[in-house]
Amino acid sequence: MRLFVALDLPSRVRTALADWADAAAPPVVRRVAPDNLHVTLAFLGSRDEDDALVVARLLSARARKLARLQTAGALWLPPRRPGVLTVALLADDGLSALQADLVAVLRSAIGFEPEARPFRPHITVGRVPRGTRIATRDALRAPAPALTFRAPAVTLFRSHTSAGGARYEPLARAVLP
Ligand code: 2AM
Repeated sequence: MRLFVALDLPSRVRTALADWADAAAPPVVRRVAPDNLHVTLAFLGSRDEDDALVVARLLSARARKLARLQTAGALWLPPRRPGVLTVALLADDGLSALQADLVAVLRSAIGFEPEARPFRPHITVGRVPRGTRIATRDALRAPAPALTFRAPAVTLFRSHTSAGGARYEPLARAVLP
């Protein structure tokens, strides 16, 4: 099972970001469906069912109150040869602490190996097809919307990928206080 833990977004935020991507991104960029928009906190990769159960059980104890989060503009990643179009989130100590806490707990619970690079919170809104090069300067037709919101929950997702795109199945959800 391909698993990841992500911060959920309010539906008005998902709609606004999907609408912006539709209007602003080059047509070649494949849009992420509004229902699939999230902030990845930990990508667990391929895991067995036992690991999924362990993570599902530990999630609710990790929930903590976050301040309002804010979007911080469009961000192509990686910047020099983009594979995805994202909208960045403004750095937030509470969100970084939540992510670091999750990583620490996942490490001891299921031997999760976190990425070495620092956590850079973002929402992926589009994917660049393999072999396509985007000239990012001038590529966007409108600036990303400035949005402020409260994240409702943290969710363990199972990712089902197919030729038609990805489907994310929520396995466990911890509502944030
Ligand atoms: P992204 O938001 O940075 O694109 C589900 O596939 C989520 O897990 C994606 O949204 C993606 O985060 C993240 N993800 C997928 N494959 C990954 C990988 N190999 N390494 C790190 N994160 C990955």
